[in-house]
Amino acid sequence: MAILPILCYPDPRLRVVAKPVVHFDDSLQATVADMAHTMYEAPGVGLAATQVDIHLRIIVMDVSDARNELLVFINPELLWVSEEKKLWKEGCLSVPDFFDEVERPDRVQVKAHDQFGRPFEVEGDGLLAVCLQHEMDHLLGKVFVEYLSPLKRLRIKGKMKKRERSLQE
Ligand code: GNR
Ligand code: NI
Repeated sequence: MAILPILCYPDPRLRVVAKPVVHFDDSLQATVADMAHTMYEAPGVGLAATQVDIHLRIIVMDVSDARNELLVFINPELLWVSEEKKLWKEGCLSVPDFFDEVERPDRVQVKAHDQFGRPFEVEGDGLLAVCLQHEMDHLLGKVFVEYLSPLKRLRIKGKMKKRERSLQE
């Protein structure tokens, strides 16, 4: 198992649209294991393959307090979202040390396959719903800061450049 390097905003590779997984083979199992390891190590609540420069529709997530309930979503599809929306303070492993509020549908229903190709559905709200939408955006090449104002995004880009410089020293 490896810890995979996480791309940081505004890396253009975060804008790549992921392709569906076709083969549920050993290579997929290895990628899922590495992604889970990387997410727990970070630590993060979820991780999309795009963030580790793998452009396939793969998400790992764990919204449990004990961090022992790994969820794997392969080729996820949004079946339904609630009309009701909620604000949530989001963060992202690809935008370290930055948090801001994003409005999204409160409840979602998602269909996906597990890592062995078995189909399943989940419906939920709260962190599960926020995180699922946040991760599915990553697979479409979208980072949560794109919901914020252009001015805020400019400030974040500035902070990220400064951070990159300080890490190089
Ligand atoms: O670890 C994470 N926490 C989080 C908190 C609020 C809303 C979304 C998230 S996802 C984030 C991990 C990450 O960047 N996933 O793409
Ligand atoms: Ni993220």
